[in-house]
Amino acid sequence: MPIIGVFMSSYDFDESLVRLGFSDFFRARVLSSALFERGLAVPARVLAEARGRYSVSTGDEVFAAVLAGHVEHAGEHAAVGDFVLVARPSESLARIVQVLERKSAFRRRAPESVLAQTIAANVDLAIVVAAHAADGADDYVRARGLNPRRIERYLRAIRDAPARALVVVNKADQNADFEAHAAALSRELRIASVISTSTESGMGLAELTAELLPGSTAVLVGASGVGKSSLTNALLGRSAQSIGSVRAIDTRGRHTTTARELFTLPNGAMLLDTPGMREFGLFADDGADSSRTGFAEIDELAPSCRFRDCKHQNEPGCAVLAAVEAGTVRGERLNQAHKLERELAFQRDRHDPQRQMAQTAKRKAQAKATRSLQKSPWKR
Ligand SMILES: Nc1nc2c(ncn2[C@@H]2O[C@H](COP(=O)(O)OP(=O)(O)OP(=O)(O)O)[C@@H](O)[C@H]2O)c(=O)[nH]1
Ligand SMILES: [Mg+2]
Ligand SMILES: [Zn+2]
Repeated sequence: MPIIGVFMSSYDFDESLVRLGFSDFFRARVLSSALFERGLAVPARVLAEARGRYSVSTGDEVFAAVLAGHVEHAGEHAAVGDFVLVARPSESLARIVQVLERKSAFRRRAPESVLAQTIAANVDLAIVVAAHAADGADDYVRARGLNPRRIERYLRAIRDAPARALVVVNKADQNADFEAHAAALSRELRIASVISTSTESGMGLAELTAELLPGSTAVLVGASGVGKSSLTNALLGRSAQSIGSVRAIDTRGRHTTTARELFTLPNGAMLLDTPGMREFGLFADDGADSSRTGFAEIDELAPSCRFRDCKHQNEPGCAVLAAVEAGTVRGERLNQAHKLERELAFQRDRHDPQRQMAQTAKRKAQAKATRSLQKSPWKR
């Protein structure tokens, strides 16, 4: 805890706060704060957030905090990684009285929503995690794990942050050709640093650790199920984050990680694991052709469909359905494409209150109709 300095300009912040990533950038901002000068607040870093409740650390103390009323009313929000000024905790609950200007912010671009969500604040390095497909896996799995287009969208958001970017392709243990795949990805993305890892064999973990510098902050981003939490645990050397089973994610579209917490690794680097963001690049936010399914033979035929936005479900003049009929495209592949599309639609709806309300209304009307159908034979 700082004691009100007589010579503020030569004020020395706790070494423990510096270890949390507190740099000259924040130092200058704290020193110019009247609240700090008057001894009413101390600097701290937000380590975790869940439903408006924060966990903040001053370096030698961690406590629960909420946003002060005036901060909330100003429409401000604190994200994990933010440096803040907190009013000394009365009992156990502290109040965040000021969110310090950010050095960088990794944000999810969600143009269908008015708010761009800040995933992590003050990150130095953002690691896009993808996964090598298991030997013999079909395109459906490949599209989920290792999709250059999707990785590109993450890279764009990282550039905007701004932060240094690194691509990690995990699960190298399950693909004999992982080196060739990683090299191809590196060429396609024109990014030098692509590291293949495996949390099963430990491969690439030392190389990855070398990228995580003491006092710096890194965030893991990427699709659900690629192994971000597994990597977090491996780097931490303990089971801090729970791991999901791929099957549960595939069938129910659930994410394993829901909490966001900034961990300090044994080497002094800080690491934030985030929930998979399958919806990340799925908004039609950059003129991307949303009608593409990622299934090569289907996308090749789509331009021949009568309607430009053909969903290949029951539209007249659908070239894909014709091909399935003719046996040149496997029906199973079309089913998989539809399944993926439904999943994406689910993700989109989840983040759009208006669509959500419409969905709820539709469900209610359907339930009512079903009930009256069930009742009518007996009640009349
Ligand atoms: N074969 C193999 N499987 C792995 C590896 N790393 C993780 N897995 C498995 O992949 C599945 C998903 O791992 P998680 O770490 O939960 O994935 P995640 O990216 O954190 O997923 P979300 O939290 O949903 O975003 C689990 O079944 C892990 O056991 C790996 O290197 N090789
Ligand atoms: Mg996870
Ligand atoms: Zn069609």
